[in-house]
Amino acid sequence: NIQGFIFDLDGVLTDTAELHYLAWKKLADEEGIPFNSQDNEALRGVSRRASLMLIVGDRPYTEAQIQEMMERKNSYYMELIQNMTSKDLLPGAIAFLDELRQAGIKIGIGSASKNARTVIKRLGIADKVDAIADGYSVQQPKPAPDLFLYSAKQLGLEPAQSIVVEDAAAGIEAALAAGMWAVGLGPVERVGAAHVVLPSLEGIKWADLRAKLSD
Ligand code: B16
Ligand code: MG
Repeated sequence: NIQGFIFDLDGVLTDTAELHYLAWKKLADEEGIPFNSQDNEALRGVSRRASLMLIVGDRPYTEAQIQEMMERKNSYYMELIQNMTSKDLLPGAIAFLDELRQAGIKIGIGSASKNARTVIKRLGIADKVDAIADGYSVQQPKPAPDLFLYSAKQLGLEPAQSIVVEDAAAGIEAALAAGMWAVGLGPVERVGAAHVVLPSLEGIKWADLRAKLSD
């Protein structure tokens, strides 16, 4: 009996993967580290620090240098998200959020990003969500269940009453570890562990999705 939806942000409601990529790419170029858009796929849904670690590999950076690089990448990313508008919502996102609200279903955001609040504001959907769990909410990043458990608590729901919509393997893993329902958006190779896999939110109706979950 599902009473609430927890949406991942990047890759589900908007496609910031490209902006994260541009920011990481600029940093990697400055550091002389090879990095391309294919490498960027491995960073989907991964926290800022873990992403940087994947990029630098075994290069011997100090903790101070790592901190500085995380801040530098974030300043590039923050510049890029300033230009976002509601046009940057992915197809079907608004229609589905509105349908859920009308059905009386609670809506939370569960994003690993420390910039989630800014992005939500820029997208113009702040008044459509009941609660936001972001990169400041918990210590353990996805695939740990902590962020989604925090989000369900914000909504006043039990895990079994909650459904997570995610585009990243680490996010599906986190949702299942939390004991929640999971909807994966994207290729089966990435999100195949979810209860239901869909190409995107485009054309999705709550009644159809509910029917798929009870199959
Ligand atoms: P920040 P999500 C994730 O957001 C992104 O997918 C990932 O690429 C990013 O590194 C992470 O947030 C941290 O973001 O550097 O802005 O704190 O998919 O969980 O909404
Ligand atoms: Mg994501």
